[in-house]
Amino acid sequence: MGLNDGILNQLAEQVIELPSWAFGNSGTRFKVFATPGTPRTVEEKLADAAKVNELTALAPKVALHIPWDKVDDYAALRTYAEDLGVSLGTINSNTFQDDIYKFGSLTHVDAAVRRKAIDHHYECIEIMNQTGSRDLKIWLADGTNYPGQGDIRGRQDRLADSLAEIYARISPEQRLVLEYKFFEPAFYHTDVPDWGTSYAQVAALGENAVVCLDTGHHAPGTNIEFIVAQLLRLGKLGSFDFNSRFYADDDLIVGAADPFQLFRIIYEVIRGGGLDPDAGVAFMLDQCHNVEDKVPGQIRSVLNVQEMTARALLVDTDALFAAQQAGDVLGANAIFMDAFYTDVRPDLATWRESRGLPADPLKAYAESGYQKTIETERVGGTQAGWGA
Ligand code: LRH
Ligand code: MN
Ligand code: MN
Repeated sequence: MGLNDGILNQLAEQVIELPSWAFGNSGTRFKVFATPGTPRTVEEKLADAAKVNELTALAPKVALHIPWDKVDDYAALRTYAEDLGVSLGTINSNTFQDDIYKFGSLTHVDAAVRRKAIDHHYECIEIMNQTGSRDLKIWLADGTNYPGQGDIRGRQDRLADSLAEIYARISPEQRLVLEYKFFEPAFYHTDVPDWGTSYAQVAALGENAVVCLDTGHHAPGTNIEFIVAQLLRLGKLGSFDFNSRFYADDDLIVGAADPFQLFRIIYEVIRGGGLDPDAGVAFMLDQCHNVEDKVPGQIRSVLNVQEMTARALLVDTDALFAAQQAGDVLGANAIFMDAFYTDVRPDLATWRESRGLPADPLKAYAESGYQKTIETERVGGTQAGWGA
């Protein structure tokens, strides 16, 4: 089994969006370890992201988080990014770090708090107009810690009203993307806990409202590829936040904890037509590199996505469908597993070289001297945002 031209052409079109915050220092509630060379500005985050793209040709887009990536002039930031060979992607709103949002944001009982949260999204849309971004991604920390603390149903109604106000502001080329998460920081109930709630809310808004699936946001044991299949069927899979986890929202390198799960997810993406660039599925990473260097951490991540995409494209779908039709349980499973167990790394290395890229991007990074340069030049790099 080798990577034929048809597969390589599809891989050549793959676009992965890097999160600006992956380049900042992050950690747990116990400790944030400072990594030497961490960016001090948005521009330095963009430079690091551009390095990942230069060595892999996989990551030409960078997602921003507002206000973590607030600047005075977004048009200038856009030009700065484009000069580095990357473009600005998804704009992520943030209503989870201000005191005023202690009891919620878009769901809050107080209209004045909801107004402030809606206005923040208007500001994000204004930024999107200047950066040329398509997607406004909303993740809410809204929820409660104790039974009885809030009126779950009323909060859902207020959420619908708030989202409708935000949706009314986006242009026909833009999308509202609603991310769900089953718990944390709220521990009893979360206002957008699952894909069904996200789907119900975005379906009520209209065509340009879609769901974001963060792979770390489900209860252990959840069949995530099933959700992928269903959302694609419904035309509502807007984006991924890729990462991996052993326990909760660990935000580890995608494909690190469970490469087979990543394979199964990407297989369903392909099955549902989601790999086609016109399908509008954004392949974003949402990760934190707590103990490893960040630029090579991102290189490892995009390579993991590429490798699993290549393996998933290797599934002999004709043979698989025939086996499924025939009720050949073990035969179908074997066809699926054959693709998963194929080591595509040598073929990908050769292909990279044929495109003028390093065969081994991580080795090329280590030899480039970039890490040393940023460690020397950047003193006092900042945290990704939370806890800052
Ligand atoms: C929430 C989340 C969401 C935020 C990001 C920093 O856990 O996944 O996407 O924007 O982390
Ligand atoms: Mn996320
Ligand atoms: Mn998360």
